[in-house]
Parts: sequence; structure tokens; C-alpha cells
Amino acid sequence: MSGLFITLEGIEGAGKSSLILKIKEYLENKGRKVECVREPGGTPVAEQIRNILKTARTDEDICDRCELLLMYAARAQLVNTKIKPALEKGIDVICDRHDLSSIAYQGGGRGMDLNLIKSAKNIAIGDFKPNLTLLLDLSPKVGMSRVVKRGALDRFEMSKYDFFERVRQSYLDYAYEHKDEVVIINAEDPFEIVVENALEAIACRLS
Ligand code: Z5A
Repeated sequence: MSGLFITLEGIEGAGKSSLILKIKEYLENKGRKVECVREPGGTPVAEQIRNILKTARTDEDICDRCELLLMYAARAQLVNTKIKPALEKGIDVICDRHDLSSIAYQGGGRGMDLNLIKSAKNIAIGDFKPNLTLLLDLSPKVGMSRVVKRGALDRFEMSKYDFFERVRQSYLDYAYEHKDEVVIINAEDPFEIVVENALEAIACRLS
């Protein structure tokens, strides 16, 4: 595969969607072809699954195992039908969230067994993984203060602070243990600085 697979991770309000556009512009200015996708979602089928996952229902809760499997069903569809074919054509792919979100949210946040998560991963995408992950780290308080300005909260955003504290810690634990894969960026910095640090990490990977 010759395209570069870059993933952005972090709790809500970290600035992933804003940063993706800057990374795309940077890579395109270098003459590279770039596709941007998001998880869960990124294909018509996976977007339908996203809709189920994000909608809070009053008549039924989504149980943790169902949530995990839906995340991986959407990921299988996106990776196998869109991301891998693009990388094979030499196109760079930037993904707003990927597998590390499942470790952080379903593992850290929901407390699910990491071996269960690994099993689901194996079925969905095998050992496929990003060339680089940028972890936008910030406190849940700052993240949520950005998100509430947008209006109505989705099923995940309605979670309590301690859920997001566990998610954040799980992200950081993984990043400290996988320094070759994950670069931590302080997402409480002004956006211009976040962009500068992210592009520097990508430039290092390109060279
Ligand atoms: N999920 C999961 O549980 N397991 C999985 O495996 C996967 C996902 C893949 C997807 O929701 C949900 O699914 C997510 C995890 C779960 N849970 N939640 N919540 P989503 O895709 O809709 O949500 P998100 O990824 O968290 O997106 P977000 O809330 O929009 O955050 P963001 O994309 O990181 O932030 P943003 O939209 O770029 O910025 C938010 C606001 O902050 C915006 O007004 C910006 O202008 C502002 N901003 C950004 N950066 C800065 C800085 N540096 N300073 C000041 N203001 C800033």
C-alpha cells in the first residue's frame, strides 16, 4: 500500500473535524491525493449504522456488546470497501476516529474486556492499522464546553464526565505504550498551534 493512513482521535470537542481539513490542504499542497472519512460512517451502509449508534431512543437502550459490534460492522465496511482500495491506489486517507476509539470508548469508557474488543477487531479488519495516529488530548470539561455550543447532544455526548475521564485516560495509556504509533497533541492550545504540531508530526512521518 502506498497511500498514508492517518487517524485522528480524542474525546468530543477535541477539534478533529476542524484539523482534518488543514491536514488535507497540507498534503494536497504537496501534490498528494487525499480522501477524508469518519467513523462510525464513511460509506452509505456505515452511515446508516452511525445513525443507529448516535441516536438516543426512549424505548430501548443499546447494550454494550451491540454497540461494540455495530462499531466494528461499520469499520469492516469502511476499511474493506473504501480505505484499503484508496490506499492501494496511492491515495492518502485521513480518518476521523478509528480502532483506537473502540479501545478508549468501549474498553476504557464502558469497561469492556480488551480481549473481546480484539476478537471483534480480528473479524472486522484483521491486523490492519494506521501509519500514524494523532491523539488530540484535552480535558472533558473543555471539550464539552465546545460541544454544548452546537446545541442538542447525541447519545454519547449525554454521558457523564467520569465516562469521558475514563475514555481520556484509556487513550493516554495506549499512547504512552505505543509511542511509535501515536503522537499526543495538546488540544487545549489555540487551534493554530494544534495545526502546527499536527503538521510537524505528519512531516516527520513523510520524511
Ligand atoms: N465512538 C465509539 O464509541 N467507538 C468507536 O469505535 C468510534 C466512535 C469510532 C462519534 O461521534 C461517537 O462515536 C463519539 C465516539 C463514539 N462519541 N461522542 N461523542 P461524532 O463523530 O459525532 O463525534 P466526535 O468525533 O466526538 O466529533 P466532535 O464532537 O465534533 O468533535 P471534534 O470533531 O473533535 O471537534 P470539532 O467539531 O472539530 O470542534 C468542536 C468545536 O471546538 C468547534 O466549534 C471548533 O471550532 C472548536 N475548536 C476546535 N479546536 C479548538 C481549539 N484548539 N480551541 C478552541 N476551539 C476549538
